[in-house]
Amino acid sequence: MSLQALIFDVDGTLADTERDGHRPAFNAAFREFGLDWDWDVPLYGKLLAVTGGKERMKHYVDTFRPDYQKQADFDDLVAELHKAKTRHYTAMLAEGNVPMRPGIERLLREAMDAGLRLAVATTTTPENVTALLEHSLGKGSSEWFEVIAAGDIVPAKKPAPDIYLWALEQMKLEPQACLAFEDSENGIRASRGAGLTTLVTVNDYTRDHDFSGAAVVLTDLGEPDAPATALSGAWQGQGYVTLESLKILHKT
Ligand code: XBP
Ligand code: MG
Repeated sequence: MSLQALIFDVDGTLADTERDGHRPAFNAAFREFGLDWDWDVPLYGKLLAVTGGKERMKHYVDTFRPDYQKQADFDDLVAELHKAKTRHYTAMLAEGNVPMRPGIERLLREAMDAGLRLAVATTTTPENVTALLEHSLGKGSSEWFEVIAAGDIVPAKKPAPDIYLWALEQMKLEPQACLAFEDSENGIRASRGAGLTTLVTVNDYTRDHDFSGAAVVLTDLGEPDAPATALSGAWQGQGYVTLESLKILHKT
């Protein structure tokens, strides 16, 4: 089956959003609500084991704050905290300081020019995705994506395959006609669970994750003047990922 669509994870894949984006936005929300919660860089790495901001906050309290007395309306507090966090995060994105990772814009444009279809499958909140795309990739760029599958649209977040299955269903495509792009173990468990051949680009938080099942693991997508390195898998491309190299990967 020929390659028809590319499906991208967002956080860590399109852009490095976690350490200096989501993390400080959570902390700003905690301060706003008078909580003494503070997520430093190493702690946040551990918390990334749980996807979804609301789920991550609950996991933090359950695992790291046995001293915290939950009130009956704890779920409502988490929902309010998450709204505040989204406000802080999208305000940071609006400043345009979160760039796309190497090769992303180049590959997206090449894929579109060749008539491939594009989609997003992520656990993050939908407005975070549009804010990132519009402010970092350019105005109107969220329209490049035929489907933006995000957040609570499916109840079971990654590593469940549901968000990818939902995107495939919306596009009326078989997984065999697509390639997925991921950066994390939870992400590849989701994409592989949906039957998708997956290309992984690692980042500082995910370098040591288990990526068995990946078609290839690369440092990044690379650019002509800044080559990527293959970390595992049968990569036959040159220093940067092109549509041609993806078609070969998809076939093998
Ligand atoms: C992304 C996430 C999200 C973000 C926070 O994972 O886990 O939870 O960190 O987003 P993936 P929200 O890249 O695998 O999709 O606070 O909006 O949930
Ligand atoms: Mg990710």
